[in-house]
Amino acid sequence: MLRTSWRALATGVAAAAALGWADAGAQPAGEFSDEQIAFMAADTDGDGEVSLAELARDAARGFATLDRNHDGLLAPDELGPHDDALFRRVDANGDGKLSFEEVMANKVGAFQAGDKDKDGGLSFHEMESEVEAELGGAP
Ligand SMILES: [Ca+2]
Ligand SMILES: [Ca+2]
Ligand SMILES: [Ca+2]
Repeated sequence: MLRTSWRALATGVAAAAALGWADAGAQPAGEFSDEQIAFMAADTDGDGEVSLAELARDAARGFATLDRNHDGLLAPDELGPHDDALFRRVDANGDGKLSFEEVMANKVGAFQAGDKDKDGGLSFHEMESEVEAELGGAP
């Protein structure tokens, strides 16, 4: 369930496959987890950290892909299977739809919480830690 929330955070999984990440590393793409693929898709300059600009670009791409009726808002039925509680948390004005501003506000909050060393980038390790924290499991 918590994993879903990171996947919502870093969209563009399909784009990762299209980019041919298998060429960039030693591992075949099939050995990457969904989280790794989403992370690599977001890290467009490949420096191993997702910056806020990269996060915003990834978010914009994901948002546009999901917004099937192009009204600039994501309705629950456009999101497919998703976490209702997370949806309500992101839907700041409670209109039942997510604006890009609401999505970005949520992502920026998660980004800042996850950037433990405050270097302005989210490493894969920091991202994983943030997911654990959301799950409430890890110390
Ligand atoms: Ca980067
Ligand atoms: Ca829409
Ligand atoms: Ca960091």
